[in-house]
Amino acid sequence: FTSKFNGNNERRSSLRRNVSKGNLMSSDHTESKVLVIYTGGTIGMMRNENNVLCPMPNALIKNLRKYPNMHDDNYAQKKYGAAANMAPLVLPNVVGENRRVIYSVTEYDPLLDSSNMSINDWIRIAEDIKQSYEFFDGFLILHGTDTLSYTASALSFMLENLGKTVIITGSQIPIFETRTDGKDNFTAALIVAGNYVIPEVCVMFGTKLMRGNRTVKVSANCLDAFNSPNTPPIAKIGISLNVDYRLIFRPCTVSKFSVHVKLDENVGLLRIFPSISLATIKAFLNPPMLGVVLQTFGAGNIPSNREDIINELRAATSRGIIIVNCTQCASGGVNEIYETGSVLRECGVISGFDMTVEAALTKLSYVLGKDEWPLETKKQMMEQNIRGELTSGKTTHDFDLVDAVARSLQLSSPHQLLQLGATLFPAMVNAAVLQGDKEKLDTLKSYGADLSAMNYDNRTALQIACCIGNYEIVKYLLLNGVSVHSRDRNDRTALMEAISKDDHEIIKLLMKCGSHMTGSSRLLGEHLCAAASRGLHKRLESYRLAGADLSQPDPSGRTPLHLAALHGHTELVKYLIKNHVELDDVDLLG
Ligand code: ASN
Repeated sequence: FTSKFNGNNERRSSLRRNVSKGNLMSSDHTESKVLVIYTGGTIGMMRNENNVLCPMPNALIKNLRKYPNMHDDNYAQKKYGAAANMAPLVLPNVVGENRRVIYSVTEYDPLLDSSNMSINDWIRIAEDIKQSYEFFDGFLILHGTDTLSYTASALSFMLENLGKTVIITGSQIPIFETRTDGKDNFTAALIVAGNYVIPEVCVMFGTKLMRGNRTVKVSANCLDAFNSPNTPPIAKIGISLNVDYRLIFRPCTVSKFSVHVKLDENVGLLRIFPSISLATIKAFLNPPMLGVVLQTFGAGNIPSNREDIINELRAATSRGIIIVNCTQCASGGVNEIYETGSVLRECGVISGFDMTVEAALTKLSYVLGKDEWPLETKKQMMEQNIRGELTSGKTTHDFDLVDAVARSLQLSSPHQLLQLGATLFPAMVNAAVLQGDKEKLDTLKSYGADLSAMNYDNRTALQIACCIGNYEIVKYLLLNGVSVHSRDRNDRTALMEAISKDDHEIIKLLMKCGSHMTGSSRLLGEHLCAAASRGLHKRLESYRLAGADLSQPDPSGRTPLHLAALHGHTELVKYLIKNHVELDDVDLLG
């Protein structure tokens, strides 16, 4: 865990060379684009001359095109023609899913057994996602299983205000073998990354899609190798794929996606055991140690009769070392119910609640890397739930309105209740949005409604709020985690609704949340030119605020400036020239 995080630059940015963004930008209603970052792991390993498994460069990419359940060559031939062999891969149609998943694989060099991965590799993945963020709908990381939960936890903190789906998967048996879990894990992860907006770093393994920072590797030989001991899986992968949308942890701020790459390596894990020596504890807490996860017994207990240990821990916290108390048990968390646990709080040790060790260690590394935060803030952040990584003692009362309706309809199975909620809530949320009633939205939320749910047109409450131009409701929904990236049945996003409404304040707000036009701009030139010929000054300003290039031509090569001039819209011509329209276009006016 404690590796240096500078250097290793030559391993970076292979992405730029391998991914052809050009092909991936054109938008097609029934397609979604997924970037696969292949870092290594058993999934792509082969046996070498000593009969041990090791990563094989290029083997995975070469073979994927040959697997009929991972690549639809007919579709690729039709779409890309002669270039099909070099073009992105196409996942065959999946019954019940809306979109065809087009995916590009970028292979890291060198490919790594995940036991060899370090902080540098997490930084590289985070930076590559940042670089391609606008060009893909979802991201999939192929990774070895040994340290997969560490990477998933670290990325969950590093990717701030994430708005798109990021999934990490791998396998226990190489994908090239006849019996393999590699194909199933890879395919299921592609389907989720391409069809669902789950703005979290997830782990997809075996029969479960889990929040990444809640996972632990629990088996060296089972195919269901990962578990999420303290929180249920976001989706269960059986004959069908069932996502529990209420479990998704969404960023609730008006801020754009960004990546925090400064992680502190001076963190460590100290496991208490009966008769642990003072010398061990002393040595461990020596400089340069800055953050320690203390793995204690049961509900967070240490031997309270060991004054020597207690004094040493107290001295360390007063020197400014952050010590976080986590349990050694496979499930449950820290909760001060015994005298042997409360003694730690008195020494300045803070609670890690039910965080996994992987989450606590990587969170410490992330929090300690935030130079702008004073020590007190760092400690507070460790005890706060920032990415769904912990459940603190506070309980929420989740009265369920659906229960009342269910009782009157005499429905009782969990499946029927879920179905009823999924039917009733979107309609009730939409009604509250149309009425501009924030209180009602609050109440619905407390009754368990998912404010991010889609209606039958795949529209979210955010799109409806943008359509009617209610700034306050738009802001409320953003602060409650509704995604700006969701697309409806006609491939329209909330930003497009705000543009149609020419609501400049809402456009600016959506842009602050990282909304973008990239990938949905095939007809943009035509829309801009149509607006220019009709003299729609405000509309062009809407497009500009949404990040559009106002000099974009229509298919005949004419730009908005040509059309504004042709139709005699003098003010608009001035506006377009002022807004950096290419000088060549101006010359053409003559
Ligand atoms: N040693 C392998 C790795 O972590 C294990 C695996 O991927 N199943 O890369």
